[in-house]
Amino acid sequence: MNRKERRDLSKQSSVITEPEILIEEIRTSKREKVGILGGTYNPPHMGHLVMADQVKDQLDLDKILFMPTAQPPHSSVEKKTISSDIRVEMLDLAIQDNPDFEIELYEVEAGGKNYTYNTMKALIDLYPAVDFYFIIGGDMISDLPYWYKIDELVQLVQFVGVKRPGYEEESDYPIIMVDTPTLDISSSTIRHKVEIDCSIKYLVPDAVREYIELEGLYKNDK
Ligand code: DND
Repeated sequence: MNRKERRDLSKQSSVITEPEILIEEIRTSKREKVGILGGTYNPPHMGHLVMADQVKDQLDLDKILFMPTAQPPHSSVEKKTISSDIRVEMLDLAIQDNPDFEIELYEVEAGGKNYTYNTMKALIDLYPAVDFYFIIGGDMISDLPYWYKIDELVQLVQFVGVKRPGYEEESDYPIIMVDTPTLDISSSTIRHKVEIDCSIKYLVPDAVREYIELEGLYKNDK
């Protein structure tokens, strides 16, 4: 081996090739558990708030989204409802003191008739890291077979049922039943009471009652 060859060899041996290190990143992000309480909210009342709070607590959800409809899917001409702006304003007042309650405006902004299947498909696309729990009252449980694409919808969300006086809670669909105190309050009873000048104190949050009185809602066809 001559001097040049020795130099070349020593050069080669001094080149250190770094081993290729493959670092695999493992993400362990926690999925959020969000309850959705869809409704017309004409007006929102204590029954809605109690069921939302009980479900959130008992199923250990991260938060509850109250989702007002633009136009309920199975509404008829007889079931008149007031503008979504007013219903959203009342909802805002109803949940203002609870940081775990928020409003989801997806359906109101989409407008028209909202089918829950379409809405939930869109929300799952928007929030892929969220597991949704769709909360319904006893009256809605027996109505589920008539919902649009219900067999597909039960694959998208976990339904959560809450007892409501006067309704059966039997269903062939997978529903988690949550035991909550039952309150025999409905939006239609409240509208009727306002119309006949009967008190709605303790049936709706005070701020909602004051708003109804101030705006003269549910009186003289308003
Ligand atoms: P409502 O108009 O009945 O809501 O609508 C409930 C939800 O079901 C909305 O998101 C609709 O879009 C959806 N839906 C209905 C029918 C068909 C389809 C979808 C479809 O896609 O085909 P309300 O404002 O009257 O009430 C809101 C929720 O609160 C309801 O689940 C109701 O059962 C429940 N609730 C009570 N539960 C227990 N005790 C009480 C209650 N008062 C209301 N006192």
